[in-house]
Amino acid sequence: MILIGENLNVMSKSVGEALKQKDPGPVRAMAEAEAKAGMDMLDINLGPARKAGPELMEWVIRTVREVTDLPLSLDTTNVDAIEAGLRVEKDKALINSISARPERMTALLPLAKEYGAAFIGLTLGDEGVPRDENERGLLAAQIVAEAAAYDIPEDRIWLDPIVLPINTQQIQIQGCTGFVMMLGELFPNCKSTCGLSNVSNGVPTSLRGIMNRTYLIMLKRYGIHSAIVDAFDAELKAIARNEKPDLEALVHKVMDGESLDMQALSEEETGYVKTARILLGQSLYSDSWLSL
Ligand code: THG
Repeated sequence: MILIGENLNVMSKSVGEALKQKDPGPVRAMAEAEAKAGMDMLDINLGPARKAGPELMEWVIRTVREVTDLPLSLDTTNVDAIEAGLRVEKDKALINSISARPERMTALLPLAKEYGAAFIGLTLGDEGVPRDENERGLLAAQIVAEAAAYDIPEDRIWLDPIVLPINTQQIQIQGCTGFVMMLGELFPNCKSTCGLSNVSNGVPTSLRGIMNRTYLIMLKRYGIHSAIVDAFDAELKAIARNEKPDLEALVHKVMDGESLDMQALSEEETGYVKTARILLGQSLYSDSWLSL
């Protein structure tokens, strides 16, 4: 599985301020730390980057390139900033992202074609966030069809279900999981990804990790190709690298509805079981789900 580090982003305190000041130190340090943590790619998340977006993108890429050769995912809603990044990185870059909204596809698909770059196809349309796996499938089909009109090969499309925070609409998690489950059949030539940490946005900080990791195990079982993740969660990386087979087997049992002898489980294992039940919609989310 391809792991894309999420940590170079405007929302982060150290990086956000450095981006504003064009201070290369913290940007270099973050990119280097993510590379050292074993990421396969780095997401460069500049947010809307309304002011001088292209210039900022060029500066960040130049700065990151002083410390790592890892491929980059260019994450901003500013189309000109994406193009500035593509001019530097060409087909090595991943465009993050192109939604199914017509004006986004019209603006960005020609760039993907011209530079030969892969792109993340975000299942978001004019009606906003999809409600279930079927609406996600429909939006993905629109993206795949439109890309075909530009002669973009399907293996350059990384479909993204848009993972939503568990604490707002718990049921949406099943829509994302279901979508990833369907991908192999619907779009066997496309790749897939997701913003994994979205699932735990707003969850108590100390509990975000286990939520992210449990969801990764579930999506991994359905063959997700990549994920945008917290680069510094070593346990999460171990799961992605197949180094936690026992933990995966345990979560799979919960997914399959097998009965478990809870008394025989360690505290850590119990945490994964409870979290899987939340993500599967079998128990109701609350901030204290692990101690219930
Ligand atoms: N799909 C695609 N791209 C994406 C997302 C997605 N890019 C953005 C986001 N979602 C994935 N990246 C992040 C980055 C940070 C966090 C979550 C997802 C995050 N940060 C902490 C916070 O905001 O509380 C900490 C910030 C900090 O470092 O201080 O949760 O879904 N294609």
